[in-house]
Amino acid sequence: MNETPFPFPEHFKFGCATASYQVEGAANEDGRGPSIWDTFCRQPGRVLSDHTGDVAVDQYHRYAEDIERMRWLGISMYRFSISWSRVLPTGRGSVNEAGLDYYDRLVDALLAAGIEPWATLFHWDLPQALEDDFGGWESAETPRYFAEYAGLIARRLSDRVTNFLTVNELFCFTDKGYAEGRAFDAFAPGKGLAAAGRNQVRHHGLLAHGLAVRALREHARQPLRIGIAENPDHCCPIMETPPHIDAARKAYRERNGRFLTAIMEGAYPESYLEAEGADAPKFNDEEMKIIGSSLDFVGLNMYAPVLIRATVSAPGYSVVPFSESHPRLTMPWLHFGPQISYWAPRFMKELWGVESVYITENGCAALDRPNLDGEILDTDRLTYLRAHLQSAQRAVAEGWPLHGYFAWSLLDNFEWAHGYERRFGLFYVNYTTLERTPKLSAEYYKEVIARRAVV
Ligand code: PNW
Repeated sequence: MNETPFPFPEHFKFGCATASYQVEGAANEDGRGPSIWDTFCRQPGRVLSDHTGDVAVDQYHRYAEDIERMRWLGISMYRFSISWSRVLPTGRGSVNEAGLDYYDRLVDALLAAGIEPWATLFHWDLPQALEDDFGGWESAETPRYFAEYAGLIARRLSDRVTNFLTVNELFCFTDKGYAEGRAFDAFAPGKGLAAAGRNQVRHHGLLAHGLAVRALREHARQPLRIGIAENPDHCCPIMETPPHIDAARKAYRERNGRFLTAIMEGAYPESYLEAEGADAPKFNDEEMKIIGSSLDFVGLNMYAPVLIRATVSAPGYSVVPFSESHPRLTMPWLHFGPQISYWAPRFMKELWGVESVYITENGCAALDRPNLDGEILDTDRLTYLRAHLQSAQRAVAEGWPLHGYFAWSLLDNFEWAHGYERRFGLFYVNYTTLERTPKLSAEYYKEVIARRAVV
């Protein structure tokens, strides 16, 4: 019997991902300015148990030992994010050299370990000063300051970092930050804008992405590979027959009109503008051109599916709601549907001719209780990861343009409005001692990487 029936080709790379506010800690050290998440965490009832990222998993001080863990896993890419307010405490103006020094140290240590740094410029920790002075993403000033920040990072790091991601998950920092009322579903800054305001916030998020692409290229010290980490609605066919596949492809384009489709086409699709009507965003042609700036790769965060079936009536598709006992991980939105890791790369190519796709996040929430021997036997996460890796392998085997996979996350960390309760790590973190322990899923991922196959 062939022991490795699902091999990955040599060009396919494996990594892990994290984000600054979720792992760094050191919130008040070395001149870091506050972000909207520092403020949000201090508003009682916003975050489960009023947890904060003040200490998080202290990667700011423990990055060297965490890089040892990356080496043990065998990953060749580490995706981290830069805290905007650590390098520009008020989001603009004077630079905090000590903050930049941290990212120098991190990048140098990764390179010394043979691990490619993949830097995300914005993973939701907006400098509080931009929120106070301009209303944050409500203002067109914020995308402009974001571009200045992107240029600064390119000048400082692009001699050593060649892979950059502009923003992480537009929906989460626009809709969930500025237009979501429900407790533990709302993200910072926790505003409740109506549709018109929300749509303008979305537009400013898109504009920030496009302006940053241009600023990174303009200030780069060598050719860069620039992309985004987006979480579109991952529409996939309820069954793999031609009518349902066609319906899912159409749904993928139209249901992502507010973000991904606008980026890929440099225009909002008619279906989006029509649906929003008088609340549609205000924009001009030049802005749409910027938003549509060409990318070197598309990064997709993979979690839950949107199940689509074909319909006779317009628009030709509908969403199949999840049945009550549809398998789900320990998060209200995290329904099981690993086939998206096949369909999303395929639709990227079929819809927009994309030649390079990375799964920039894929992971599983669980409570992860150590057993009496101190082991964390996370069969849920292992099963979830295996299923997604199988779909990814299928995509590669059929020739769809998928080039790499990042597990979310290297280690347990601050899970936003869910605080530290919900865990996503391959390494378990004891939040009293900050000790890290590999879970069974870490051993699993290590084997996948060593054998370059789904095991
Ligand atoms: C992503 N949803 O967030 C983020 O990029 C990570 O920072 C985060 O820790 C991880 O996934 C796990 O949550 C999401 O509501 C947050 O569908 C919410 C949703 C999806 C992704």
